[in-house]
This record gives sequence, structure tokens and C-alpha cells, in this order.
Amino acid sequence: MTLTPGIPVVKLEPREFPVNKGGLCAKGFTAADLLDHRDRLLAPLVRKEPGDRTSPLREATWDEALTLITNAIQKSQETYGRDSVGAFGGGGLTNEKAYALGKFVRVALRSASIDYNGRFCMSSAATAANRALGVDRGLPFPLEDVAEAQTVLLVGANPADAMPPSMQYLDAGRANGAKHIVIDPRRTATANGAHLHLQPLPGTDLALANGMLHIAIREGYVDEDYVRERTTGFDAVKAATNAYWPGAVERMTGVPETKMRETVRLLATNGPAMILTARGAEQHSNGTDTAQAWLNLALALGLVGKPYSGYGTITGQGNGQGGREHGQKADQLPGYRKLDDPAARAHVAAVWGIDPDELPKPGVSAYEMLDRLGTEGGVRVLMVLASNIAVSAPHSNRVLDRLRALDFLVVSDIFRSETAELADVVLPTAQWAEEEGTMTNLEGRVLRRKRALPPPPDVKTDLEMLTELAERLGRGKYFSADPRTVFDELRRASEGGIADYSGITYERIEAEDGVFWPCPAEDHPGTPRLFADGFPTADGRARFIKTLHRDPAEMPDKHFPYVLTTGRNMQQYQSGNQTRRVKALAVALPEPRAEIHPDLARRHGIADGDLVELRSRRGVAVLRARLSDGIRPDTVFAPFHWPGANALTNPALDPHSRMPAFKACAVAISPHQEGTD
Ligand SMILES: Nc1nc2c(c(=O)[nH]1)N[C@H]1C(S)=C(S)[C@@H](COP(=O)(O)OP(=O)(O)OC[C@H]3O[C@@H](n4cnc5c(=O)[nH]c(N)nc54)[C@H](O)[C@@H]3O)O[C@H]1N2
Ligand SMILES: Nc1nc2c(c(=O)[nH]1)N[C@H]1C(S)=C(S)[C@@H](COP(=O)(O)OP(=O)(O)OC[C@H]3O[C@@H](n4cnc5c(=O)[nH]c(N)nc54)[C@H](O)[C@@H]3O)O[C@H]1N2
Ligand SMILES: [Mo]
Repeated sequence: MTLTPGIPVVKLEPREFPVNKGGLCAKGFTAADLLDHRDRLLAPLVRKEPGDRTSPLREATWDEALTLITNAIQKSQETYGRDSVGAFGGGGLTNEKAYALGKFVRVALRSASIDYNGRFCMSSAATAANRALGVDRGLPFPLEDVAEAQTVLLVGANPADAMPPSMQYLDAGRANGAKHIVIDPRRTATANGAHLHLQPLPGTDLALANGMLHIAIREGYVDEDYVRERTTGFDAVKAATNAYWPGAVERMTGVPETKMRETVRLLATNGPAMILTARGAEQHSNGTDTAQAWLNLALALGLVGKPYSGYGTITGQGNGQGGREHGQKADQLPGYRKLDDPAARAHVAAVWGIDPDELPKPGVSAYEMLDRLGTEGGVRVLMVLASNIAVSAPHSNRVLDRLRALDFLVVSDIFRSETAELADVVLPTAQWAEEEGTMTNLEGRVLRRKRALPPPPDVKTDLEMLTELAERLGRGKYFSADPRTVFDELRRASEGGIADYSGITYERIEAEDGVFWPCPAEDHPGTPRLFADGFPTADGRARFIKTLHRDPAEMPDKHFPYVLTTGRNMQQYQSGNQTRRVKALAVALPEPRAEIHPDLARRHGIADGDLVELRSRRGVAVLRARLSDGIRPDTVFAPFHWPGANALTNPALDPHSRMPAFKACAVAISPHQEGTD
């Protein structure tokens, strides 16, 4: 398949914009390569033998593909009930598409079964921020504030590789003498330039945070006035941290007591100071409490709501923030409303023109939905938009097994992902430059993404696809394929909610280089900085919540003696479905490398570049070794941009956020014997 001649190809040039200031990362520079890539899906695909997913995929018309999908949906819902049809969405979708997908499932399918890949991303920090501060906006301040902070604590965050355009703010701070402290089991590029690097055992960050709060209390660093006037619950937290003696915390985490003390001293005395967490701290079976423990420290030191200070989580995907606000989540309605809140149901049902009783109840979270595919009471017909779960979900052998057990799988994508390879129907969708829409960045700033060229002739946008499908299901009147119409409806649906977009228009976004939510009226300036005058909680105060250390769901033992943690490389993106196809990136990083300390490698007779076999209770992965003395000798790091890492990871879920334990499981390691796979 080649792209139709005559379609202009986009040339990417960075532009001066207040957030990235013209900076683009390697993925941004090469994104135009994907528009006319020879692997691009240009027509729907269906199975040669319908119902037989071992038969090859062949090109089909949209009518044929949508008829097959409609029949599968109707048959399943008649036989197994409405919830037997579900959707899995993505934080890469525009606000319009994320909103439309959530509405499609509730209004066209009338099903409770929807969740999305953001559950695997920021859900722990989001849950903690909602609990503690009454709102989850990744950064409650503009990114430029980071440059003004004199002390920045980065917990499980590696922006030098994962967010290069944001590094200019950290670099500007450093140039001004700011002290940065990085907490990461690896000495990353971010840690290299920092004042201090603390190297804990994966999964022990909560203990570390409590240990630091213990020190802050003992050394008189607590901001008593702030705690009294702006928070509740401190006494219980104070009592709980009594047990976290620095010596004991040092033994548990491996972080020297002196470094803990220095970190607390800087946060307390070298202000303004901020604490930023990312996936290294959050993607654990205790991720919510871990994020909360860092929030507790930030609140005790009186940082939250003061200029150039506070707590934030560094949000991941292109629309990681907006994608988590408008109803892709199992328990959520647009505007960050809750599906189990009667007032929220009434408001949104009125905007949608349906009876509130027609709205389903909350469904189950991402991994729980995947774990039950094809089972009694589980989803049997699944639509996947903007996620490659065959690679990126935890315990991938189980997930592959469950995907194969489905009665019908639909995947909408740009390329034939590993998930698309398992589908009954694959739908080709438009890419970022081919349609209008908005995205909300990590600062809560709503941005516009403009159409630069039309999609190829037989490619539809996800909005068009969902609208046509809704029509075939007899619910077409509730949907529109026009992004601006959808955005205007989203504005009304979000009105009065936590993430209030009602005052934001396409024109304002354009004129103002983005607008920060909440923005409740067209003459409201938007809200770049939150919490200056209080917290959006019932009593206007932030909440301390007691958190106690729990070991990761799986600890090293005799059979699986090391801890595996997973994450990102600079040159690849997520499941790799896009970036593995970009030549420049594939050349820069052609295959996954397991990072292993030389001492650990020597013990197992492994040299740099050797193939090693990693084995967990759930699966095996073979990767080439990269020896590095920057990683703890008891820890192995593997990227998840290729199939493999998630064969090993543990799907144990955080009880509050339902986040899987991507960042800590137990593994064994051995040299790979050629010819044994
Ligand atoms: N190049 C690139 N950039 C990306 C992405 C990508 O795939 N590729 N993905 C985007 C997305 S969706 C996201 S969510 C962000 C993620 O951005 P980050 O969260 O910064 O990236 P990760 O590599 O997942 O994890 C950060 C660090 O956590 C460390 N870590 C692992 N376990 C632990 C632990 O138990 N405790 C602590 N303190 N640290 C630990 C890892 O060693 C790693 O260096 O990146 C975004 N940017
Ligand atoms: N082991 C391990 N696993 C992890 C993580 C980890 O740190 N460790 N991190 C987790 C995190 S934070 C995340 S965010 C997930 C990400 O993992 P995935 O959800 O798999 O993310 P992507 O690989 O970006 O998949 C997006 C897919 O959507 C397609 N696409 C792009 N734009 C569109 C569009 O507009 N419409 C449609 N329909 N498709 C589109 C892309 O081609 C791609 O196939 O992985 C999680 N998995
Ligand atoms: Mo993410």
C-alpha cells in the first residue's frame, strides 16, 4: 500500500510556543515520517474467513467493515447483555475523541464497559491529588514556574529522556543555582545533572517519603501555621510517621540517611521548592499511597499553593491530561464528574438529551476488563482506539490469551499494531495532522491541534467512525463528526465540573496560545495557578492522609532474586507501534536492552551485548544486556517499547487507582542459550 499521489506531505518545523519554546523531541521531529509511511493503514481490513482470526486480513469497504461490527455488537448485546460490548481508549486521543468515545459507550452502546490506557499511566497520582487537593491537574502551575524553583525533587521521573522539551526549565533553574534532587534506582540522564541522586530499591518510595517527613517533624521544619490554617488530618499522619526512623528507612530503601536529611533541609530551607512525581513512583501496587506520601511531605512543608512551589505529577501522553477528564474512565463523566453522582448524571444526561436512568453504572478498570475478556460476565466484543494493549498492558501472556478469547475484536489505528494483528476488523484512522481537535497538556492548558492536510481518501477520523456506527445502532442523532460541534458540547457537559471548559473556545485557544482550565465563562481568564486561595475540597482545606509502607506485591526470593523495573528510552515511544517504524529512531535504538549492573552480570557470566533471559512467574523475555554501573546491582531495567517486558510484569493492582505494578516485580536472570527459544 502506498499513499495516494498528490497528497501533500507535511514538513515539520518547530515553532515558538510558550511551553516548548520551539523545542521538539526526537519523536516530534520524526512524527511527519508517519504520515506517508508505507505501513500506513489506508483501508479497513477484515478476515478472509469471517470469524476465523487465523485467516489473513484483507482489505474491505467501510460498509462491509461497519456492517460486521454492528452485527457483532447487536448479537452480543442480545445474547449477553449490554455490558458485553466495551471499549478501550487512549490518552493520545484529542479531547473531542476521548469525550465522544465515552459518550458512544454510554449512549450508543449503553454499556458500562469502558476504560483506557491512562489507567496504566497517571491514575495513581490523579487519585492521590483528588483525595488530597480536591482536583487532579498534573501541574497546578505553568511549566515555566519550574525554572523559578530553587529546589526541585523529582521522584521516579526522567524528563531528560521522556520529556526533553521540558528540560529547558530544569536547565534554566540549574543555571540559576537551583538544587535538583532525583530519586531513581538508575542514574539517568536527569540524575546526572542533579545536585543529589537518591537510589532506592524500586517500590520503597513511600517509606522514603515517610522517613523524610519524620526528619522534617523532628528537625522542626513543619510549617505549623500553614498546617493549621490550610489543611486537615496532620496529627494522624504525624503519629504514623513516628516509626519511620531514618536508620530503618535507610535499610529498607538503600538510601543513606545523610542524603535524606540533605533533601529535607533543601526542601524546607532553600525555597521556593517543589516535589514532582512521575511513573517511577506511581506505577506500583501502592502507587496512590506513595503519591500521597509525597503530597503529605509537600503539605507539611507548606509548599502547595505558594509561588513557584508545590506538588505536581508529570503527565505522560500527548493528551494525558485531557484524556483523563472527559469520560474514558470506567467511573467518569465529562468535566471530571463521577458516574455514581446523581447530580452529575442529571447534568450530563440533560446535555446529551437522554434520561439519567439510561446512563449505565461505573464499570471496571482497564486491567480488570482485560483480565475478564471472553469470560462469563466479561466483555465479548471489544473496540480498541489508540492503544496497543497487546504490548503495553501488564502480564501480556494473559492479555493475549484473553484477546484471543473475544467473540469479536475491533482495532482503530494508523498501523497494524500487535493488537490489530489479533482483530476481526481493523479500521484505518486519521493522524494528528489530518484532523482538528484540542489537547490539554500537563499544565492543564487547553491547546488546539489544527488540520494541516486531509486524511487519505479511504481513511476516516475516529469521530466519523463513531458517528457512523452510532447511526447503524439507531443512536445517530446523539452524535456529531465535527470536532468543533463536539467541543462545544463538551464545554456544556463540563460546565460546573472540576475540569470546567465552558469558557474555552477554539478562537480563544488560538488568540491566547492556550487556555488553562478551570475556565467557567468566556470572560474568565482561565486558571494558570491553582490553590493560591484555597483548595476545591468541601472545607477548602487540603487533606493529609495517613500512608503506611507495604512491600511491593511481589518481593525477590530464592527463585526470582532480583527486582525488575520497566520504563522508557529516549528514542522510542510507548508500545513502539509508531516509533519502531521510523527509520531514524530504529537506527538510533534498534532493539530493547536490559540494563544490568556489571557486578550482577559477572555473577551470571553475562557480558555487555549478550542475550539474557529474564524470567518472572508470568513469562520469559530475551533481551540484549547493556551493562551500566548506574543501576542498582539488585535491580534490572527493561524498556516496554517492544513486546517482552510486559510478559514479565505483575498485574497486581493498587486498591485505590487500579494501577498495575509496572515498576516492580521479581525476576531471575540467566545467559540466553542460543537455540532454546
Ligand atoms: N521517549 C519517550 N518519552 C515519553 C514516553 C515514551 O514512551 N518514550 N512516554 C510518555 C508517557 S505516556 C509517560 S507516562 C511519560 C513517563 O515519564 P517518566 O515517568 O519520566 O518515565 P519512566 O521511564 O516510565 O519512569 C521514570 C523513571 O522511574 C524510574 N523508576 C523505576 N522504578 C522506580 C521506583 O520504584 N521508584 C522510583 N523513584 N523510580 C523508579 C525509572 O528508572 C525511570 O528512570 O513519558 C512520556 N514521554
Ligand atoms: N511495562 C510497562 N508497561 C507500561 C508502562 C511502563 O512504564 N512499563 N507505561 C504505561 C503507560 S504510562 C502508558 S501511557 C501505556 C501506553 O501504551 P499504549 O496505550 O499501547 O500506547 P501507544 O503505543 O502510544 O499506543 C497508541 C496506539 O494508538 C495509535 N494511534 C495514535 N493516534 C491515534 C488516533 O488518533 N486514533 C487511533 N484510533 N489510534 C491512534 C498508535 O499508532 C498506537 O498504536 O503503556 C503502559 N505500559
Ligand atoms: Mo503514560
